[in-house]
Amino acid sequence: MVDTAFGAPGTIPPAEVADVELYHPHSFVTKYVFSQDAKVIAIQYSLTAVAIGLIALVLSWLMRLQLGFPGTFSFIDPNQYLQLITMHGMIMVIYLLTALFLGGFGNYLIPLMVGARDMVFPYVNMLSYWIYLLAVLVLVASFFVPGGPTGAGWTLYPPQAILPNTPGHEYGIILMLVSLIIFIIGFTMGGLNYVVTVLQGRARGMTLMRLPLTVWGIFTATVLALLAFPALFVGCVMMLFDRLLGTSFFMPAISQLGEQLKYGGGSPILFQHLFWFFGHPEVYIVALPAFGIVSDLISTHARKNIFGYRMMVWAIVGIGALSFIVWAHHMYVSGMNPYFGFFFATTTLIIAVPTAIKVYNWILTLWRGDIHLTIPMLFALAFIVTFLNGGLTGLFLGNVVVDVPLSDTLFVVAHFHMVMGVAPILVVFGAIYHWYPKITGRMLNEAMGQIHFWVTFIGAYAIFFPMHYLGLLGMPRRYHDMGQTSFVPDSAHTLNAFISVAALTVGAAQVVFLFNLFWSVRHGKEAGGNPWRATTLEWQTPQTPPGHGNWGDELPVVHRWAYDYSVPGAERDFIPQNEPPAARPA
Ligand code: HEM
Ligand SMILES: [Cu+2]
Repeated sequence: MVDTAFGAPGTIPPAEVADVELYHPHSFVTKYVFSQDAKVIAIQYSLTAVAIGLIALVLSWLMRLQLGFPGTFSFIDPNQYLQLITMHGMIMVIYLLTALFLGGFGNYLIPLMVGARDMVFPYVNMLSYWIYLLAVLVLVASFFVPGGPTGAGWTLYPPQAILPNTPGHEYGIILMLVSLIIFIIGFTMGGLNYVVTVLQGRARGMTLMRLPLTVWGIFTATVLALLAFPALFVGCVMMLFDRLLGTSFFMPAISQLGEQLKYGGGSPILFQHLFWFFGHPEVYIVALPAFGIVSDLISTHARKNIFGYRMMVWAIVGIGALSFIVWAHHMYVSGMNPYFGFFFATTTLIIAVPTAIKVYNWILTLWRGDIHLTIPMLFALAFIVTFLNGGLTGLFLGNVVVDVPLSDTLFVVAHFHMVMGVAPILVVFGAIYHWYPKITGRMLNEAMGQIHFWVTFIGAYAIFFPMHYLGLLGMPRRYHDMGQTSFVPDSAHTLNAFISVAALTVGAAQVVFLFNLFWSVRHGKEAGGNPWRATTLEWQTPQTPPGHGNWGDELPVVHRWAYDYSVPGAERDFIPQNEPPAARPA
């Protein structure tokens, strides 16, 4: 995998090196607002996602205040509690994490890492962002309409999602469905770009098996999303018809307070299938980019080549494929045939195999590495621990007999927060500390980074670790107030208060991070072009931050894989991907 010469100089056809037709921006508006530069679009996506994510964070504080100190705050009634969990869950999963990993990191990193000048369809890429922004605005609008946002839960299960008596049934649910539909349209425009750019836009010598794992993760996640989102899309359209036009795709015959409603003949379970056919791959849409990024962070900050690169690639692809045949493990309590449940339990447990391979390979990459405990490395290590932890409880929940009693308890909430809340967010942070120098030319402040890391990591465990125990006690999820019951001891209520204090503390640590982000743009240490001494192409750009078109006059030519760290006999402990092989003695 090392040192393979690729073509002699001068053999590259001129068309490949000539300045390609890029739309060069001429005014402030075309440069920073309606920009077609993937890097600007990436920053637009990221800032929007973080802004809406902060709203979801504030919502979680409100929920935690209510749960930790029931009866103390009068501003959250049971209906509002349901609205809060719904908006919090949906925003975190779709509008923050999906948008940030694919629209944010995908846009910034794919063209740079594969050695392209930009995405292949820059105009469509630009539209993708503006449609995403529209989806966010429609979602936010639901806070201001009569009846407020929907309280259907982030799973939006019919029939209750659209029935009177569910909070937000007036306009909230309509806006939620419309917003998701818009989001999916916008995402598809971006997603096609990411896929085609990886397949068609790679620089000379950048074979698929030389792509950094970050690109593999984002690429595979995008393919997953392009296949999974359509199920959610049709589900949303059909439910919108049920709500607005009186169709009954998902609505059985229902009588309410003795009165027969106009619905009949539909299948609520059909919606569950559509939702989870999307919903489970969604976990990996968030996890696969995280897997890829963590691999690169570990390799760079431990100065070691990634262990088992090909195995890592196939594990990513394999996990992606398997993620489409496990969806019904979310539906064990829907009254399904036990054989059906057995099938899905089996496929679910099989996913543990490629996942475990990845974890072993990360550990073997670290093994005897020259580990630098930089902030990105700390976050990457924290991710591995947290993901392992969340994955283990997933093995429990994947089994029908264990899941049935635990379903709809806080055990499930603890599990999925570990695995798809905390773990990917840790990677987001690690990635920001890692690539910020390329994006701004300056390092993030280290001391603030340390505070941010330790409070976030320990705090996240303080929040979600004890929550498993509350779930085992039988505390239900989506409950506004547990009240006094015989199966919940007093100490558990104290624990609940402790969790809330931890949640507020973790929230406060994010203020330090935000401050650091803005402060370091001006006052951070100058980074230079390649502060981590990394091999991948984005660190080899002629300018930092990279200019429009990324590469100046000449596209890079790739000679090696992305992991030539500490190569024996090399003069430096890293060899960039575009460095030609050393001349061998004749
Ligand atoms: C410190 C950060 C966070 C805190 C304190 C927090 C807190 C909460 C709370 C209290 C609930 C409601 C539990 C219930 O009564 O059922 C909840 C639900 C949820 N959270 Fe978080 N959360 C955090 C971060 C995240 C992140 C990063 C994600 C991204 C995946 C996420 C996704 C969800 C989802 C999907 C639900 C389920 C909503 C539903 O039941 O419909 N949360 N969270
Ligand atoms: Cu699942």
